[in-house]
Amino acid sequence: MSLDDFPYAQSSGRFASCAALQDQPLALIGVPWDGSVTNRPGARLAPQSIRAVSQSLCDATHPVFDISPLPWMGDGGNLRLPNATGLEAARAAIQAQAAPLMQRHHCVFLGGDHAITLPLLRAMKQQHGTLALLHFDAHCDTWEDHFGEPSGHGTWTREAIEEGLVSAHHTVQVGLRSAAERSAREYVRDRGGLIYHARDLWGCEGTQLAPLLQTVRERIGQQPVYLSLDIDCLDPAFAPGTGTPEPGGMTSSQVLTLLEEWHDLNWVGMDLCEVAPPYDHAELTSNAASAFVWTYLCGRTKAR
Ligand SMILES: [Mn+2]
Repeated sequence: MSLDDFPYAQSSGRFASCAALQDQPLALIGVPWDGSVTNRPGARLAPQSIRAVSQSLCDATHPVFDISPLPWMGDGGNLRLPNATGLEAARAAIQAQAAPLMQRHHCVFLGGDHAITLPLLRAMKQQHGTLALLHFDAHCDTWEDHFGEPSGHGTWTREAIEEGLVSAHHTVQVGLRSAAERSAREYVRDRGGLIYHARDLWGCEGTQLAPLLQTVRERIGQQPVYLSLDIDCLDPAFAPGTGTPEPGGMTSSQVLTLLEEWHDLNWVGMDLCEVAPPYDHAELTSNAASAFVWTYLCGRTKAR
């Protein structure tokens, strides 16, 4: 039995009626790996689920940008990953396959659990140098270890800073609210970065987000910036289908506002992680993920 026999590994379907990846500038790539989840597994099933719901959600022009990315994007299917092996082998395979794709395309990666981001950033560093990072998440992902393991889906932000893949001063975290020891929870701020905890954002919609929008814009400027969006930044009411849900999270409209307003930053790529379809209801979580990815792609198209 080969890897191709498993449905999650197959590249069934494509995103939003887009063509297969050839030489289009924008590429969508699935990374179906969830061997590092803390609580509920299932994120390996996310790429096919996000693609499936996108078919009806993203098939015309964007309501703000009045543009469609479809002529400029291709779906490259899923990376081929050794799900039967451990984290390091999976990360090596992700980096090796992602690096040449990044050289030819502006890539959006559909995780997978959040452990996939570290090898993506390693490949990004080789191409762009040290990056700015915009990180949406309920969790700080700056823990010192992963329940006794040296690395996991909750350590990558710390590792990316320690490895010099991203600049701590140009790292911005939005939506944090999970329990964690203070040293982990405030790791990024203690090193000069910015943290907007979910509590800072409660009740803030529309123009009330202006100070945050401006502060982050001034901080990141025109630095090459990578977007890593954990769907659990959203409240479980908006995104129940995720491995480690945390009550008290962001609204869909908050995230959409930030993505739309920051569309003209100097983005170099994006990932969207931790959608776990087995715990989803009415495809709410995959729908939100699909809309966020589409918004990013429309923004890149507009900025071109
Ligand atoms: Mn998270």
